[in-house]
This record gives sequence, C-alpha cells and structure tokens, in this order.
Amino acid sequence: MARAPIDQSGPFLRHPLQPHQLLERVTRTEDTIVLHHLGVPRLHPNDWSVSIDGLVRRPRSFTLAELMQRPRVDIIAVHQCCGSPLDPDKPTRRITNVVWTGVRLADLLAECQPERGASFVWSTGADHGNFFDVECEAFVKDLPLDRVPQDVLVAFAMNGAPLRAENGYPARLVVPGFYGTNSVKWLTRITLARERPGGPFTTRYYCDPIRDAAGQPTGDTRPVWSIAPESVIVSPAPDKTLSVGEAVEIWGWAWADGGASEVEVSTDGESSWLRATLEAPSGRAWQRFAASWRPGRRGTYELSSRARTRDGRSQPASGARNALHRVPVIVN
Ligand SMILES: Nc1nc2c(c(=O)[nH]1)N[C@H]1C(S)=C(S)[C@@H](COP(=O)(O)O)O[C@H]1N2
Ligand SMILES: [Mo]
Repeated sequence: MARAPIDQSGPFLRHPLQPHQLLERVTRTEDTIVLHHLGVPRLHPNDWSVSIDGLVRRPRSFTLAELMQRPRVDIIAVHQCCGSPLDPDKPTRRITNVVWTGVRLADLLAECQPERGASFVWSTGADHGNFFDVECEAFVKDLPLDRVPQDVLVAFAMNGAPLRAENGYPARLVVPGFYGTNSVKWLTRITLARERPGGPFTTRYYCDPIRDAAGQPTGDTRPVWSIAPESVIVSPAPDKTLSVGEAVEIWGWAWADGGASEVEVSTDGESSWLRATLEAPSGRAWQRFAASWRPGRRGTYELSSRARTRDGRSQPASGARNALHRVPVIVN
C-alpha cells in the first residue's frame, strides 16, 4: 500500500477530562483522550486492508468489508495513555473507559496458521513522520503472542460508532489491559515474529528501567505493556468545601491489568487508611469504589486513594505514572 497522506502531522494530545470530571461510567467519545506521535493518516476504507504476515503458514490480508462480515465482540475496557515517553514517571491520568467493537485477533491469526517459534505480534500503523528528533517510517508496537487469545481485538468501532479518523479509522488494534500506546491505530499490518521489533517506539521509547530491591536501575528494561494498579478520586472535586459532621461519599474509579482487588482511602495525609467498598471487576472496565467520611474538625485535608491487586501490587506515593492521586478539600 502507498504511504498515506498525513493530516495534523507531529505529536498531538487532547485530554478533555480531569479525574473529578469522570462522572460517567462509559466516557463519551467527545470526552475521550486523543494521542498520537506522527499525525493522522488519511485512509480510504475501500483501499484499506490489514495484512497478516511473518511466521504464519498462510499470510493474507483482510479488507474492512471482510472484517465487518465476521463475528464481532464488544469489550468495555479502560483506555489509558501511559504518559509522555519523554517523561515516563509523571502521572498524567489520561484515562477513559470505553466500549470497543471488533473481531478477535485470535480468530484472524488462526486462519493464517501461526508457525512454531512465533512469540511476538508486531502491529504497524499507516502513520509516518517525525517524532522529536527521530524520523519514523511507521508506528510499530508489539505484544506477546500468548496475550492474544485473552481479548485482543482488531476494532472498528468505539462506543457503538465507527472510529473517528483520530482514533484509528478504519480499524485499530485494541489490547485491553495494556496501556493505550500498544493499541495501534490505523492498523495496516500484523507480523508474527520470534523477537521484538527494533523501532523507536519499542526500544528507545516505552521501556521502563527495571530496579533492584534498593531502587537502583539494573540496566534492563521492561516494555510498557500491562496497566499498573491505579485509582482516582472523582468526588469530592479538588478544593471543594465540606461541612463538619456531615457524611460525604468519597468515590472514584480503580483499575489494573487483571482488575483491582482492594481500594483504600486516606483522609489524613496517608497516616491511616480505611477500606473502601469496591465493585468486582467486570470485563476490562474500571471499578467504582466508595467510602463514607464524616469530617470531625474544621481545616484543610488531603484525600488519597490507593488500589491494590490480588498479587499484592499497589500504587507508590510518588515517582511513577501510577502514583497516588490526591485531592485537597476544605472543611468548614
Ligand atoms: N498508529 C498509531 N497508533 C497509536 C499511536 C500513534 O501515535 N500511532 N499512539 C498511541 C498512544 S501513545 C495512545 S495513548 C493511544 C491513544 O489512542 P486514542 O487517541 O484513540 O485515544 O493510541 C496509541 N496508538
Ligand atoms: Mo499514549
């Protein structure tokens, strides 16, 4: 396929809602985050197809019409940007919870008959151009092949409507439970390979340093794949005035790849924590938590929430993209 013309070239970020504005369980499409590195390729559905190649016995491509005729599934999932690859430890809370519709990548791959030795799925978008000082032929990401059967999709709709151009029209990858950067928009090619791809978005960017027990970098890195446990307080909103002796509900959303198992809330600057009620995980959606608090004294307070997973992972106080979310409030 010829290179697609690029609209809006260069890095782009739209982040409409702050945590206290995430009142809806399903984020409306006009309120979702939009992020890309190189621009928006202009693709025509009639010339578009996605090819599957590499370590497969029967390489082939699928047109949009062919995808649309196949059995489709809906998945509600947290869709989160991990933050800027130039400042990966900074929490940005670019989060949404949306419904994707598409076909299961596992079904498409089965048709192409993966060969033994295939371990990684490379996904290529039609966008190309310059990301800061790096010239990129395409946006290429990867994921482990053994993740695919869970629920990886080639999606053509978000919240029940065809993808907008900026969200990856006509079709994109969606890797539920992984950070958004792995869900390649404007998908044109899937390649099965023995090893990880060598491009800038899998080697130079989106690789977290692994630290030893003392917090020192070991020199090894880990791809930014799985979403770490995280939570945000939606209500009360920052700087809200509350009344002494009146019960307030502190509520918000929690999520993690694999689901959150517990959320705690602190109202005293993290000296003590009380356990919130938490919805059970459902699909890949975020989970509502709530705790009741009756402030006993006037003053300023800082509220925090902390999510945990069944295997004991949690949110650090600072220095990581999933660091604790804190909300100052006033009690009168
Ligand atoms: N082809 C392509 N896919 C991409 C990107 C990109 O630059 N090019 N950006 C990624 C990043 S960093 C994020 S957070 C999500 C954002 O998806 P959205 O704009 O649909 O919310 O797309 C990912 N997929
Ligand atoms: Mo992102």
